[in-house]
Amino acid sequence: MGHLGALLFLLGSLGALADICEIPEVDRKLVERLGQRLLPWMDWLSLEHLNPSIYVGLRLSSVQAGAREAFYLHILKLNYQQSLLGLAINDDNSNNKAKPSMGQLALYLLALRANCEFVGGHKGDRLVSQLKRFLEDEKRAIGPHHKGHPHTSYYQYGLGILALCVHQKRLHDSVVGRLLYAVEHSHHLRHGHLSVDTVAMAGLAFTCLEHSNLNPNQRHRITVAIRTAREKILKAQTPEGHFGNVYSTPLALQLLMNSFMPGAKLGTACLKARAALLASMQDGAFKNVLIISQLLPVLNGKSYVDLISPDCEAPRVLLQPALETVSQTQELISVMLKVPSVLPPYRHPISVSAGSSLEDVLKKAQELAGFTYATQNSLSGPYLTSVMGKEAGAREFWQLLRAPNTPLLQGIADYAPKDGETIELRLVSW
Ligand code: B12
Repeated sequence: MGHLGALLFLLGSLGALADICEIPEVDRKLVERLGQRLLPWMDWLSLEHLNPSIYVGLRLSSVQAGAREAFYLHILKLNYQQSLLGLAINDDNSNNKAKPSMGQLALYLLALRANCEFVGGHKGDRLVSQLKRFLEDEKRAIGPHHKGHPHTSYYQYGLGILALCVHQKRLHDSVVGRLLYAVEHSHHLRHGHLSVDTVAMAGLAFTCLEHSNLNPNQRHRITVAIRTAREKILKAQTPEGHFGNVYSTPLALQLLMNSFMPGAKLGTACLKARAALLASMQDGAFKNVLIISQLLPVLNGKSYVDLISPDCEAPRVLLQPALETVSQTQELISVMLKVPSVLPPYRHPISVSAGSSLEDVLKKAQELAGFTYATQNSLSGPYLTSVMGKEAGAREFWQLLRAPNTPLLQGIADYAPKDGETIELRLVSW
């Protein structure tokens, strides 16, 4: 071990002892490889494909995409402003495109802050008002007695509060109060099980509010809720070290990082999580751009809360596009595709080449007739909205499972089924 290695090891051990969550630096090459995966996505410049999370992730990371970054932000601004403010547009189809959701608007505001801009001027004020209105609507949907649900999710509710907070925009105590209640009574944050991502996002929003002192009357409740969120996340650590699962660990670490919780064995838990993350990175588990954009800040010791006062001058390594190595295989595999929740139930073996994604399996099944599906694009990739003509309703979704009963941790574009596997698509409530 070199001097630096020894120093990092010592810091790591001290972190473990001191109950501080520290994430010692990881191999630069690994970080660069992750960053490179974002580059091709920066060439997709239509509103449907633009992803402000990519921009935020890069700006908080130790890597950069050079001139492409500034251009991407420019296109983000044009598209989001046109779409959200209904500005004059040349493209006749633009009116038909879905408007960015509350969460997407929030991520756009985070992207502006990541470039050290404060939202302002006439247009900026209108965007802030829109986000505030979205949150007010969601607050009403939850209701004063917390019996209802947000139209979107508590995750997006937290994201909305965080975005306004980093721009130093004040929200009414009652808006923040709905999220505080949800963390205090965490059954509201479950999607079948505790959603670590949602608790982490809420915790990040509260941490920003605590630092900025924007809701002084709720200061004590906010401080307690941050601690509750951290404790829930620590409790959700798996034997391998992930918080929740591998893909919720980045946001979980954004919340835990640099925090201090005496007596909670936080230092040890974070070092274990870092080791689990490294193993997953080496296994190639991080394919999804959205998740990569949430992980890159962590590998640079940063979180979304740093957007309160971002360091826009920090040196970052310029990413070089990776050389594509497309390995085509002739080997065929067979995947059993099953949809029991339709009449008559569907069950068919589908033959695809090894390494194909679940989306390839669905496409093939559709070509063979007897199977239909539809997707909607999202920041995480194609989201399965309808199967055999049956569309998921409000608070329902098409769950992806590996038989007999294991929910997949990846979406249809990223998950690659193995030979002989049975994949079930199940319409469930959440
Ligand atoms: C809320 C949520 C859900 C809700 C979404 C409904 C709703 N009205 O919000 C429900 C519970 C239905 C859901 C379902 C699934 N989810 Co989900 N979800 C989230 C969560 C917590 C927040 C998403 C969000 O609002 N983002 C912010 C907004 C602004 O972005 P957006 O793109 O506009 O949001 C939409 C998409 O994210 C989409 N969506 C939600 N989950 C997923 C997953 C995939 C793979 C895709 C393509 C889209 C998608 O729903 C959002 C609302 O429309 C994220 C956590 C995270 N770290 O991102 C996990 C997360 C994205 N989900 C995940 C997974 C695995 C799934 C499922 C595939 C689980 C399964 N086995 O079926 C399914 C999707 C199946 C399908 N039909 O394609 C993983 C993805 C990991 C990865 N490798 O990419 C995450 C990161 C959670 C985790 N830690 O495991 N999810």
